[in-house]
Amino acid sequence: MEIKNFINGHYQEAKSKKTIPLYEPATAKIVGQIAASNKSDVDEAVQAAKAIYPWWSARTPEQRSQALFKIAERLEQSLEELARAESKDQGKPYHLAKEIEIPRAIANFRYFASLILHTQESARPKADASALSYTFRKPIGVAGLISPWNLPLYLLTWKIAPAIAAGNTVVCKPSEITPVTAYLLGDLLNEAGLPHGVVNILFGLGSEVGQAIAEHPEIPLISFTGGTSTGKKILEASVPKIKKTSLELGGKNAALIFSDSDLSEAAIQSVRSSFQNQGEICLCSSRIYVQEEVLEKFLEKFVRTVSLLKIGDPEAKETQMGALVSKEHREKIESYVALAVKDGGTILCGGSRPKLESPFSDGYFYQPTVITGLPKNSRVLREEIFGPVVTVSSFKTEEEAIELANDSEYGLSATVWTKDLSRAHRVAQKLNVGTTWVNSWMVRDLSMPFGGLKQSGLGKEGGEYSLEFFTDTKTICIKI
Ligand code: TXE
Repeated sequence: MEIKNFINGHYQEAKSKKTIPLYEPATAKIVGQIAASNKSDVDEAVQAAKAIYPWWSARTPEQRSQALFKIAERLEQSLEELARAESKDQGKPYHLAKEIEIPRAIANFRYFASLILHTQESARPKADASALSYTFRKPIGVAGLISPWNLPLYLLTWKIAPAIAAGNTVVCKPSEITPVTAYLLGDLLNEAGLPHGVVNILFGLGSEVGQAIAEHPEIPLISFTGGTSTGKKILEASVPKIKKTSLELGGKNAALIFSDSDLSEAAIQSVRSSFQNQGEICLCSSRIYVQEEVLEKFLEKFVRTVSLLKIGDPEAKETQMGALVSKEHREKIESYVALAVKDGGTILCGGSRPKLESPFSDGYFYQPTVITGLPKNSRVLREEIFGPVVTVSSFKTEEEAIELANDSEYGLSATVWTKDLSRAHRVAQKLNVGTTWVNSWMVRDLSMPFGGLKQSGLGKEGGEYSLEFFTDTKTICIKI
């Protein structure tokens, strides 16, 4: 597979003609080459996005809505092909891509296609009736969209849809580790009739292409999803032009399991929240805290369910965990497990690579791992691992649970398991995180604000929050 840049509606190699290898995580085989673009490719993409911007930004919300509905329809017709490509490229189980992730990419376009038909502005007459002020929003220009490798099409379209719905044109930089569905998207956008240049998609190293986008003087806003350290680099690059920047970064999310919860449900749902997509979702639970009187009971159920998870061929329908995304990422995960043992932790299950038959014997697979008995200051409890590794610790009181959960430089999400309604509200309101799920996980309403606090991010995406980010709001005051 030759992954080429998609600029002005056409595929083309990087100007350097250079490429980087494309690996398949489940077999560790090289299955293609990726265009290794650089600043000169970014310049060409920006010119294409700028050229069509006057026309596209002058389309009415109705016209842009039509365009997005057509894109959603075209993606839906290719759902299985996109799901298979996503699973092969990222290592995740095919049914996860088919049932959750690609449908969500389609929903991203449908949601913003309808939202822009019903946006609200505000208008306020002065008390002395001498003037009327109203807000007026307009698109900003060429938006730079940079996305990660864990939910590739789902997170890239979560940015593309509101950006173009609001009337911007875009230059996208998907992760070089999982470029395939972004590559396939180009043709689908053409077939859906989207004018050339509205969406441009570049491939290559983040330090080359991503950095060039973050620094580009003609890209006034950046929406980034990825690691916290990279987010800081992007924020630094945005300073000279004071670019509008939205950062969705890492997490180290707590699950609080109270003795008055439905323990079996909490255990089963915590297996999903810990290990879905191999634990490679920034919203995954990674620190589980259980009220001490039910710790043993919880662990018995939790560990038994984790040990039964089926790992292997991402295409097989019984597979519940696929391969980690890369060799380097598995090595990172293994280094944290080794550190946990050094810090005195106990591994209750997992902790090594599963033995799989060919052609998966060389794939980047790793067993779901549960660790207890770590000291509070262990790096394993403080740093984002972003893989199938969770720690389980106990707490005595509600206050202690809240303190433990909030004792993190991250603040992305949390889950709270309790049948006590007052406790649910009380605890959720005290957790310093962007999203708290009570007796649930990953239930998403696309209109709600999504984003992290502290080192988990800057700004919110979702519904009006996305449109607010992708437009400039002006106030106009008219003498009556
Ligand atoms: O991140 P990276 P990854 C986080 C998750 C984990 C990380 C995994 O917690 O920490 O993202 O994704 C490009 N200038 N989230 O490893 O390396 C890079 O090419 C500009 C949180 O991919 O940060 C890729 O396209 N761009 C999130 C993108 O940045 C650069 C959900 C992300 O790469 C760059 C998903 C640079 N200097 C993952 N260096 C959430 N909160 O929702 C790299 N890139």
